[in-house]
Amino acid sequence: MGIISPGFTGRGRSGSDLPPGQYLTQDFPVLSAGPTPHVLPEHWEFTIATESGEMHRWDWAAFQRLPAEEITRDLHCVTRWSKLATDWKGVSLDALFEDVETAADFVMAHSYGGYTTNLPLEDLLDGQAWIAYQYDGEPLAAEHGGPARLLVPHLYLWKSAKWVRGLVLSDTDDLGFWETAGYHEYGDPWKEQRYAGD
Ligand SMILES: Nc1nc2c(c(=O)[nH]1)N[C@H]1C(S)=C(S)[C@@H](COP(=O)(O)O)O[C@H]1N2
Ligand SMILES: [Mo]
Repeated sequence: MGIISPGFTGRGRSGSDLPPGQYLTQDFPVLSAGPTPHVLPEHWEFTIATESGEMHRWDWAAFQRLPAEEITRDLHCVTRWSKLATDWKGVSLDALFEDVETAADFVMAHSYGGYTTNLPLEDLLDGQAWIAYQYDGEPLAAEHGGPARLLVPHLYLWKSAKWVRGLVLSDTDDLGFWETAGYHEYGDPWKEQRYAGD
């Protein structure tokens, strides 16, 4: 048995906690609700649409000119695997929102391929979320959301939309793909918010 066994919820040697009901995995499972879209960087764009319809747009070149951060975070999937200390490189949502004027409280993330997931805007700001394009020092593989994915590691991983293509700001908290199917609208792994009503 390892130092950290399934069900262990104390403080691990890495300084990371394992949320309740999660087990550790060393590999990196792929969970996709449909086929993997293959988006070439030269065809990729990322947009932020405000609640008043104002569009902010970055193509791959403009996105690459934004300041990038290297981050190490734990991942927690609602199917109960957790992977600790994963290494990413990406642009923080703080940088992308710098010139965005909004009073909206909610965001719907949209992906190439049609996936959606909803989040409160405040969960994307203050160093909590990135558009990540490298994993473990390599360009992000298509199966894990490349060329770029949303990364919101403090929430269950279904909130980290792979192949993200844009965010739409809204005054109302609408439900995304898994949230419509009965998963929790917020998804805090520490509170085990797996399903609506948890
Ligand atoms: N576009 C898109 N993003 C997605 C998904 C998906 O099916 N489509 N699955 C989500 C779920 S349920 C999880 S657990 C993670 C899985 O990311 P991984 O395949 O890189 O492990 O992506 C999330 N983001
Ligand atoms: Mo998941």
